[in-house]
Amino acid sequence: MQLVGMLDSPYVRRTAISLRLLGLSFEHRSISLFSTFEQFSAINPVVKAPTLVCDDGTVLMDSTLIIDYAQALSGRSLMPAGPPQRLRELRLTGLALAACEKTVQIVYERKLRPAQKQHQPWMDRVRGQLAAACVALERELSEAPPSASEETMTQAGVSTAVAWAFTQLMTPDAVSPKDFPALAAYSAQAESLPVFLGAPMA
Ligand SMILES: N[C@@H](CCC(=O)N[C@@H](CS)C(=O)NCC(=O)O)C(=O)O
Repeated sequence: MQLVGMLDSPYVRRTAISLRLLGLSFEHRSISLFSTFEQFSAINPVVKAPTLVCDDGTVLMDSTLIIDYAQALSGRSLMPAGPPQRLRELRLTGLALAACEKTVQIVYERKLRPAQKQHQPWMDRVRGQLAAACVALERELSEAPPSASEETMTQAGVSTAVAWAFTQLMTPDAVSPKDFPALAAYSAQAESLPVFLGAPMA
């Protein structure tokens, strides 16, 4: 199967890392949504990253759905099964995905919209939402950080570390590591793992 999309997308990156943690082999095609739009749209006319081209030719999109399929394929799961553990896992993953989404919105607003058409109230709202997601993640991680070992890492850990690294690459002005020490420390630990080093963001 082929994973299509660049690793500077947090969604592509969490998918690549998850596939590797699940022990699945795949070809990574680092195709840009923007500079190679035509090439991407020939694979998936919806032009969403990540896209997974399955071995039977089926084209999947959305990182969470791709990871769901990958888990079925591997017979393993990156989510704990017990309800209290699953609840916390879903909360952390949701916060991390919200942080990714808000960062992407800031990037698109800055890079794709002409400066004179940028709408400051919208930017303020999105920045506030990003900060709120990071505050909540920081509180959760201060209480109990997820595993930072490849053997026991779960989706909450993968998504949290990927989200933090993405905010630091794309919008360092919006969230500072000094305000989020637990997030920064957890991310640094995760980023030193071979599975993260094997999926570099830039
Ligand atoms: N919920 C989706 C979000 C994926 C997403 O928005 N990816 C961005 C790249 S970071 C994208 O495809 N952007 C192009 C577009 O939305 O037109 C997921 O988890 O995969």
